[in-house]
Amino acid sequence: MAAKRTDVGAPERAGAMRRRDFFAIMGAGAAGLFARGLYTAGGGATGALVGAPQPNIIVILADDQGYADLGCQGAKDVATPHIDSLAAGGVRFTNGYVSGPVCSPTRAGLMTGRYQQRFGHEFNPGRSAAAYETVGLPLSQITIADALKQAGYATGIVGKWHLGWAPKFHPLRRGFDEFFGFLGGSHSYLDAKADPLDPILRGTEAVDEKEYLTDAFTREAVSFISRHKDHPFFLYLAYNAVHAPLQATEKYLGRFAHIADPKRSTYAAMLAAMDDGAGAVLRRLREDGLERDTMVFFFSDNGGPIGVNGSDNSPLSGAKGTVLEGGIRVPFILQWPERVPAGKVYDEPVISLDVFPTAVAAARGGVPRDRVMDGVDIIPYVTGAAKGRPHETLFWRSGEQRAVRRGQWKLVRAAGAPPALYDLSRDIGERQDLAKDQPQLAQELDQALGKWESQLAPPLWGRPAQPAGRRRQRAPAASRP
Ligand SMILES: [Ca+2]
Repeated sequence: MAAKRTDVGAPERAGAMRRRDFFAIMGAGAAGLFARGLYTAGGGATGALVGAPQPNIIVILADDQGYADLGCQGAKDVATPHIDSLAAGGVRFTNGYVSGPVCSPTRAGLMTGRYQQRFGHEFNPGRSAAAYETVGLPLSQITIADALKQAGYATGIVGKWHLGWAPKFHPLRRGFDEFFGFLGGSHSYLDAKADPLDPILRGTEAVDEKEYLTDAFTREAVSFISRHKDHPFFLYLAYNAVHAPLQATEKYLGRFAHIADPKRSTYAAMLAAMDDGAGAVLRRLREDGLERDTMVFFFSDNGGPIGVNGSDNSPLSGAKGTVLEGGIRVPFILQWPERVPAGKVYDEPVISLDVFPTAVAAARGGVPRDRVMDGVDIIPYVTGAAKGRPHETLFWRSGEQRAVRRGQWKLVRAAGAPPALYDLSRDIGERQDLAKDQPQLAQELDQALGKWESQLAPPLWGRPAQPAGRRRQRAPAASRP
């Protein structure tokens, strides 16, 4: 760790310190919406150490990856040594959740630290040009990039945005200094020009990318780290791997000739490209002397759409698009050698909403105080400094599907079906409905769910129509074996 990265008194930090002082002194109304929503208490109560350097923060987000699809999650036919190394060097969460079962809502929750249904971001945006102006992460929302930028961080996103098409929703308007990627929900990996309506952008300019897209995103992520190594940075590396279309290059396909199922072998190749990407990022951190003081999160934005891309959610039920565990419980890892013990396995539930407050506490930045924040700083729980669990209750809603988890118990409400109650400690596959055996518990959880729903906004837009012929994910009741 270079001394110049130390926060207090370092010339490089002067700008950020002045901004923090500004918020502390001026308080409410100081500088528009963002300032009005901030407190500046120097981070979370126990999450950050006074005088410690501000860590770099990297979020590597996979897309549509199955719960079982990492070596450290038990995969036998795919090897992911680099992502596994994050678990070996940090903490692997066995009950790591995302706040939605599909791409865009989850990203809205990640960016804001709030259940995205609180502000109507319940469904994926469609592709209708007529909706461009009204469909996107609402401008009323403060993003993690806004907050870290205010804390003095350089902020960059590489990869998939999927939070709005209109210029006002562009990442460069949402707290990011740099953007390389695409605005939509999926993209060809082999042909940058495959979708002229969704080009690969550097900033706001379309570029003619020649590399395999996953490799291109890795190249850009490594470049971002190199260019910002002398200053705290936040890098959101949102691979679209391993989302469809199933496309890989010979370099990666050659490693998986032993997998007979062509869908699974291509998926494995795409996953290997992403894993090599994680490896390149970690190597860059090591070579620049940044590894100890960089938080690296890795998780998937939702569970695997098992029939679509060859992913594997076992032993969970359900898939992407459902609020069964296979839709919302994902591979979830955090490495931060400076603060988090290596090789730890943490079993209490955490959720993607926790990334914002955890990162901002570590950065000793401010979090919005004029609105409900649903995520919490998980570092004290992981280190044992805080007792109990980060969340007593977690909730999900995607249209007619709803779920609530409290401790080992989970209640699932599917359209047209009575609520089902599962004991996840004994039945991780959600196969045995105990609602009739535990009617009082089922009622309590149902009431908690109703109370949470009473705080939510109506969806700002509807569920986009599926293209003709595209397989829809099954609803929970139909997806059980
Ligand atoms: Ca996804």
